[in-house]
Amino acid sequence: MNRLPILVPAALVALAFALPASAATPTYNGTVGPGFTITLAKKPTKAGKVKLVVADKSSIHNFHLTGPGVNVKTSVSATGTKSFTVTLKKGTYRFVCDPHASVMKGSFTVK
Ligand SMILES: [Cu+2]
Repeated sequence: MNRLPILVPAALVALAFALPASAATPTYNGTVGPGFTITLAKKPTKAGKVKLVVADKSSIHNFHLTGPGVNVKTSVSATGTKSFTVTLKKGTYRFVCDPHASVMKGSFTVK
């Protein structure tokens, strides 16, 4: 009977140390619309797992990220926030709005 109160806190401490590992996935915020703009507030530079959170603010635009091992996009007609967890590798990544790719575009390089 005396052991249980010791074991439970130990399990909670173990959990507390385990959680920050997944919470540490870096997050990058992308925005498209409402005008003819597409942006990535901060650009990834290192390989590894990242979370991409896209605010799609227009029903005529989308956010489409492509590059080594990655091809994710929001829907053109849909709006709202969408999250993607992707693993970046060394190379160049490009993001565009598909219907307006010649003017709505950006890129970043992972080293
Ligand atoms: Cu567009």
